[in-house]
Amino acid sequence: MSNHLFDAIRASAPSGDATFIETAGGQRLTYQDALRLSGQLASAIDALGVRPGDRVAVQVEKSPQALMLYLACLRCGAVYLPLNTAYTLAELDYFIGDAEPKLVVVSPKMRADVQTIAERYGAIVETLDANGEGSLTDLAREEEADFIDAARAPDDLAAILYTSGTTGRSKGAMLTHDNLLSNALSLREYWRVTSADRLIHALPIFHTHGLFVATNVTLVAGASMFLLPKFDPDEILSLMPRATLMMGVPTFYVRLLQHPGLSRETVANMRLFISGSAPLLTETHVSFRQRTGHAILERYGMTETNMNTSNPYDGERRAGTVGFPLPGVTVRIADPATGTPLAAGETGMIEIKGPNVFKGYWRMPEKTAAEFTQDGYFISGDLGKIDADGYVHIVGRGKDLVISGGYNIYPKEVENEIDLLEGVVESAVIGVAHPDFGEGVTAVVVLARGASLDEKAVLDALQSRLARYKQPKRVIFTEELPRNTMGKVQKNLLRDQFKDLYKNAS
Ligand code: MCA
Ligand code: AMP
Repeated sequence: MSNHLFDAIRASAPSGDATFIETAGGQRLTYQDALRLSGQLASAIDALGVRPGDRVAVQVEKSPQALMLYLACLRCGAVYLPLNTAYTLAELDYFIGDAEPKLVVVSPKMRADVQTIAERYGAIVETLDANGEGSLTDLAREEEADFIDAARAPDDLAAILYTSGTTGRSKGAMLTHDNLLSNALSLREYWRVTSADRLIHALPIFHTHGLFVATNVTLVAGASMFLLPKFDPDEILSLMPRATLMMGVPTFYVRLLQHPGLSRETVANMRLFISGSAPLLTETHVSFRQRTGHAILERYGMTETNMNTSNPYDGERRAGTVGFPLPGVTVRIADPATGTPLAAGETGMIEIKGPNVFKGYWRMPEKTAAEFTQDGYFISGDLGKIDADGYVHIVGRGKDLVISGGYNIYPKEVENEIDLLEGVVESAVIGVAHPDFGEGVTAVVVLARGASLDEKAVLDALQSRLARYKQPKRVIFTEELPRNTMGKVQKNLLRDQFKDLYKNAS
């Protein structure tokens, strides 16, 4: 019996004393430790009654043990459901209700509150803290390490990752064992990752970038990583002489460039810098190259598709482009209105097909059907073109989405919350150019006559409703929102009107 993804991870695990994870606190885990610890955790989860196909929802701080939990879920055949640590209880309630996990793992301080929610949906709650301690670890310590991995076929689910929906309701993207494995193997080859690589891992581990791109690629290469709790430029620069690889969102590179310690000498041991999750400004690419001699390799992905395209390892890494479709992935550009494929150089909807593309949205067959073409391409919602040399350019978004520091915010979700406030007639949430986060979430609000809400009152009201990164950086009041003849709010006019709002922010 085979377990499609975990068998490949196990087969790539170096024997002996080879390191998988090093932490800033000096903790070191070898691959053999990882097999043992994930085996014990898998036994503990199994003993709690989690069966193949059951969801395990996880909202915990980043730690080596959190990654062991991910591996343990793969081994049990459970469906791993990572949740942003910034999510509020109101948001957690929705995810737990929608995914109906068998087990929810949270930090000990959240246990009581989450227990109340979980009980309503019949889920068990266990804990894991930032130091890897908690009730789940206690259970695992009692277990044997030689767990017999559950059989999992390529098409079986490995994970569900929620992406916010354009109507405000989050959708769970169902990712299979082969979606994850095929992409990890492809990226390993494309970026030439080997067991000699040491990755600086400063991304969160509840999204595709930090969990699948960074962790799965490291695992299938038998490489090692410095697992850092968060992005800290001082710490990253001090690790660079011992590292070879870094993956980050554009904000990482913007902040590194602001640090006087970034120089050719500091990066002398580095082999490759990769960027994704949001557009990397050409200015950032050029400045980084001038300062370090390294051309950042930009790639393009989505939660639903894993990675689609990448700039080349050997060829020209062209600023402002996301490179070529990965082997096995087909990318085409279609007319957004009619779906007719367009010729090279023309701008339209980016559509994607390949083993990387997800199985659909959890319990949303209509939404799934609506986002695929008849011939099986996923409609990305990103607008782009493919130039004469084959490089893919992302030129805009067909979907109403803001990307701030690599996190996606769906304006509708924020607007819904603002519109509920007494005194608000309507609101429009837009992304405005921001020097640090790329885009800053900005709310433009129309008040009822006589209403006395101010910016602080709106922001205070959103505190417990929305994760911090979704909350507007600014709230602006206006008499009315600009509309076209169809009555649709013209967000492009608002974006233009407020384009300099964050010019001097950092
Ligand atoms: C933190 N804050 C943010 C963000 N992060 N606000 C807007 N956008 C953000 N991304 C808030 C904090 O709560 C804080 O609020 C204030 O901003 C300043 O916090 P700061 O200390 O500067 O933030 P940080 O802790 O340094 O975090 C910034 C960050 C982080 C390092 C850019 O957001 C991050 O690691 N982003 C990576 C996200 C990611 O992994 N995305 C991949 C998704 P206050 O002070 O007011 O309380 S996967 C994906 O997109 C696809 C598949 C792909 O292609 O990869
Ligand atoms: P997510 O929903 O978090 O998976 O975010 C996916 C979205 O991030 C894509 O649809 C793009 O809009 C955006 N994205 C990811 N990588 C890039 C990139 N390199 N350049 C521009 N946009 C990107």
